[in-house]
Amino acid sequence: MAFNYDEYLRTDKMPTLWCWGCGDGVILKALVRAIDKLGWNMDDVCVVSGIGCSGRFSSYINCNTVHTTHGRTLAYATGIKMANPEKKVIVVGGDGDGLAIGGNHTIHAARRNIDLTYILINNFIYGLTNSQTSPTTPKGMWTATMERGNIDPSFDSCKLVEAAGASFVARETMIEPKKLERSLVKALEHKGFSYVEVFSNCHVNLGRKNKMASATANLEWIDSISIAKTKFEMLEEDDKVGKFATGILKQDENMIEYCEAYDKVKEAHKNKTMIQL
Ligand SMILES: Cc1ncc(C[n+]2csc(CCOP(=O)(O)OP(=O)(O)O)c2C)c(N)n1
Repeated sequence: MAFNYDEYLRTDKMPTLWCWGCGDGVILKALVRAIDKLGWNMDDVCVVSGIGCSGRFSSYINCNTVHTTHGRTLAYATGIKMANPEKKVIVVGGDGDGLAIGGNHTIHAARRNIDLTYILINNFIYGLTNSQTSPTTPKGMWTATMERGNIDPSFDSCKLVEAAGASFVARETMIEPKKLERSLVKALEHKGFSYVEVFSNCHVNLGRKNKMASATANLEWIDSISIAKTKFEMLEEDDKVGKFATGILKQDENMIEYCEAYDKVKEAHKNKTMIQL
């Protein structure tokens, strides 16, 4: 039987404002299917999104939602989770939102291991505001702020959050929605900070001046840089340059979660003792 998305989406907001062929819709549907697989009640779920095309997630998904300011999703989400530890808090934002203006919050949410699932939709550009360079824009590509080609080195956000201490790190692409759905289930189940970077297309604002003006051309490029973790690890170091491992890259279930650690602070205050972690 076909999956009934209507139960999970604000159908009165359809059709979406996303461009024709945008990957954001595929990712939204994968998230909804992952939530359905876990059997979660949507009243227990809160989706927090930033400003950007990806920020529209909170408009379309039918649960508790907060559409926050640019780059501040994790600050809002941290407050929501600390005040409501029983809620399932999911954060969605773009590469500009989470790695440029909000990069600092990303590092510290990962470090604290707070129980949030952060879906960072990486389309390698500022989509909503028409093509400014983001921290993941590859060198040499045209952007509206670097019209002769981007000179800023880009970085691997999964390595960043892993180094910051995230207990769950995954990367998927919207080209493989079933695989994405499976990783999202694992991320949502994980107790602690779970980070899922999803490579997606923006053929309109990245592709049109970089020889991939159609969604398929943009996706072919994403496919060419994404390699399943086991195959990636077998590559020579030189061949890894410009390529990204996909799949679950880190999963550690033994790190203490931040709300639980904070409970110990409350307990210690009550007993006038020091915390035992
Ligand atoms: C404080 C602040 N600075 C800048 C902006 C303008 N702005 C809105 S969205 C955006 C970037 C969007 O790119 P990204 O976060 O990658 O999301 P996408 O649109 O690609 O999903 C910017 C710079 C803003 N809304 N607020």
